[in-house]
Amino acid sequence: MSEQVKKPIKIMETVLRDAHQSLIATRMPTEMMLPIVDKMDKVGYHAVECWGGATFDASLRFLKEDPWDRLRKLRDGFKNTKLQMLFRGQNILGYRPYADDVVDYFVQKSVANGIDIIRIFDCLNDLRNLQAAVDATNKVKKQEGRGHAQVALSYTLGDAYTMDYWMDMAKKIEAMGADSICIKDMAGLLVPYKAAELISSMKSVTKLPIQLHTHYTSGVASMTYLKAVEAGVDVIDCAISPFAMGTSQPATEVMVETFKGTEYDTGYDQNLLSEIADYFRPYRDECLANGLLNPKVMGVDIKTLLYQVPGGMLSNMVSQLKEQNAEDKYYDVLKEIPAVRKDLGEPPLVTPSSQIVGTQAVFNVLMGERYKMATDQTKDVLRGKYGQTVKPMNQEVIDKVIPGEERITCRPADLIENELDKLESEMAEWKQQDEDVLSYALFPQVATDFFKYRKAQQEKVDLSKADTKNGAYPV
Ligand SMILES: [Mn+2]
Repeated sequence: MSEQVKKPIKIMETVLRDAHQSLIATRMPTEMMLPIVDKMDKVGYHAVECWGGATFDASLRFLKEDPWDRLRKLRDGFKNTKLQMLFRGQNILGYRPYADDVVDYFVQKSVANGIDIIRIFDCLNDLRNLQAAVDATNKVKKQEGRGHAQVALSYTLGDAYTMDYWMDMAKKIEAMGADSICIKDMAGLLVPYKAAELISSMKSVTKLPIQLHTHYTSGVASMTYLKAVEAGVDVIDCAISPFAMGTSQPATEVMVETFKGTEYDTGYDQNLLSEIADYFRPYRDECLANGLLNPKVMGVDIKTLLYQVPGGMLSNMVSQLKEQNAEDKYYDVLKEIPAVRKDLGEPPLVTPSSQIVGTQAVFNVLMGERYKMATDQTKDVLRGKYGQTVKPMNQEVIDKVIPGEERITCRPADLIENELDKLESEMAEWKQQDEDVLSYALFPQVATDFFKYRKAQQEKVDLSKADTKNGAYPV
């Protein structure tokens, strides 16, 4: 009998980012996170994901918290565990492409405030949109000795997305200087046996570690992880059980138990995980009671697999049709979505391409003529402003929607001039820390509102400073 070679599977815990983003609209406040950090830090996770576009936005907009402050507090607490964030390539954590100087500065400040691993993705899988962030991470790594650039491929199905495509992408990611690869399956489209094939194929062409990220939406996620682990995947993304399943990730404890006693044994302490779950369970109950957690998102949404359309995109479409009193057109639009996607070069359907394709499909059906009206975003995709698609776009559609216009073929950010100085001057009156300019760059209105709120709070606190009688001091 040959001795078993141990290859412990690593787990990234998502409860502080994707899990609550997927289940409770990213509303978990920092004060809910901090008391459990000590215990989480003892598990031995590969990393804890704690930051990203939606967490940043929701912190400022709804929770009235400084996301940078959250990051620093988590960094203080997590003494042994790497912290990970999600980064939208040239769009950073926002919704438009930024100049390279902003991308560079954001990466620098993220690492300086506590991030170790930056997961960078692009909705078209146009690697040119990821290069600036990868370079910035590598630069910080050289300077600080900390920082890891992970390039994430948005997983999707379609004619263009063959095994050769994924293998070719893996080689290119290695060549561009990334430290690892993630397969980011936003909608839960990756089924178990396909996952095994995908991981083995990619592993055959790259030495980079591969991490798999999926959602339970379509009901196959834990089986997909099992097959991916057997095929040699290095890291899987899981959520502690009270915030697992449904539109979130498979449960951490379940995956740990699955691999116990095998060559993939994580070695994590189930009692410790159980204490962490005990901590989050009452909060889950609270979220169910106040409606923040809708039991609807906890089930299996098989439409995701049938139509290969992310769940969030379908619900957007339904509400757009309702507004127009055209719910009877549901199946027409459902048929139109893949057609529009083909016209636009068959991109993955992930923010923002999912919204662009979905809205255009609704227009095409309701107007009774395809592309009689095109949204500005559709025009920009056709102009090449989002980058290059895997397949060529439909020339007839280009001629109809943007007749005679010149199209961009270079990296879109090459056309954006450095803008950090301009942003600094716009928000100078609010600046209390270097990072404020970055909050402002991403969400100008929301950040300004937050700065006003922060100032008002500070003035209130300053008043209490004088209140020595009641012993109230700012802390
Ligand atoms: Mn996700």
